[in-house]
Amino acid sequence: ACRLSKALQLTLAVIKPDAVAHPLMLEALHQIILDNQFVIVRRKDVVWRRQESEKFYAEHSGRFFYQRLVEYMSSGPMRAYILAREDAIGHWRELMGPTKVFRARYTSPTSLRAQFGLTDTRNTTHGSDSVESARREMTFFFPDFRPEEWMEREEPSFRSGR
Ligand code: RTP
Ligand code: MG
Repeated sequence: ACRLSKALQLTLAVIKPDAVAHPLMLEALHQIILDNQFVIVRRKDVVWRRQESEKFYAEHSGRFFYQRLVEYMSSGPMRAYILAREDAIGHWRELMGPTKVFRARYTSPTSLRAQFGLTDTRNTTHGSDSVESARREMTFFFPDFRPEEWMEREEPSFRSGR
């Protein structure tokens, strides 16, 4: 009965260009995903053009860091994942730690951003922050992916303990 209260969720996780550029960092992050009971549903290496970067981060378009964020996210290969697990959105964000690397180092020293982040912008990873943004972001990276169809197929076996 306890199992029924734990909802299976999907999230979009991205290993950003600074971490993909460093093979050991990339491998460590991939292993951390596996060690934390995430199921890798989809995985893709991508390089964004500036236009895709601008579109993905349109909500930040007025912010002082927008230009450098857009440039950074289109500066080299990234790795995107669709991840599934119980409370995937919250769990991945907790693993990432706070946005700002220097805050992360004080408040969550074992978080990904604390361990691997370079600056407040070059902060290693991205994770969707809600069910709605997860849906939008999964479709942005994986246009053919149908979250509802996947859930309908996979949730029953998750509930029964696989
Ligand atoms: P994300 O969206 O990437 O998961 O991160 P978040 O919610 O924790 O942070 P958000 O405020 O949405 O910012 C999006 C990304 O913009 C870059 N950023 N740079 N002060 C800065 O230089 C600054 N602030 C934000 C980061 O790459 C952040 O993840
Ligand atoms: Mg955000």
